[in-house]
Amino acid sequence: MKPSAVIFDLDGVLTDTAEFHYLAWKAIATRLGVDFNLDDNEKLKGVDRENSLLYILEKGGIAMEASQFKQLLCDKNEHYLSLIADINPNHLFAGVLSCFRKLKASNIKIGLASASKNAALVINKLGIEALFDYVGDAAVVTHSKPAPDIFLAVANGLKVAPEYCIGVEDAVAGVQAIKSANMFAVGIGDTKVLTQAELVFANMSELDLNKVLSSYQSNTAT
Ligand code: B16
Ligand code: MG
Repeated sequence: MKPSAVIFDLDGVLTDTAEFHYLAWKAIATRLGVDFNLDDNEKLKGVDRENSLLYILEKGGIAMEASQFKQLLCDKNEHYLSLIADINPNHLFAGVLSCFRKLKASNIKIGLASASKNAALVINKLGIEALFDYVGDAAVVTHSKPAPDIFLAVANGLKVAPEYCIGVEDAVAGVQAIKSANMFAVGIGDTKVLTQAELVFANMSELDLNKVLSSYQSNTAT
């Protein structure tokens, strides 16, 4: 069986906006007097804005009014937008364009399944908008990662059944979302962290598409 689509996560897979999310959340946590370290950041990768703030509040044992909660979400996003203001095509990770080229040459569709409501802006700044066959909208899915919703919405938009899709993610919550969507999961990062992924590569330039395709094939051969 040959896959019909590869659906990519954005932050931490195609570009390093994960770092900017981290800095913006760290600033909010510091304001609230909550310790926020790299382990916390790992847990928040792929987690949407509201749930990320809830995690920080829970960690600090903090309760607040809905209006203050909303304000903090706005502040975090404003800070994040200022951090990504200068993003340009040079911020695209090495290996992404060649991978996309190979996928197009093999007639495999390309989708985007980011939890970020800023995803459209980021891919526009990166200059890769036109390369996607379908871009999911995090603002319209009901349940965020680790629920499968965004990956299923993109598969649906691409008109490809989930079992013919491969998902690529850097986050634990994202790999869980791919698996719950009944897709083949490729992790970008650490094998010890992304334990549910079928294959893991350190980064996009290490991603070996032939290996992914043959592993997908043996996985689906019955
Ligand atoms: P926003 P991804 C996720 O994007 C990030 O990993 C996560 O850290 C962030 O909180 C989430 O998007 C929401 O982003 O605040 O811009 O809507 O990794 O799913 O591409
Ligand atoms: Mg990510």
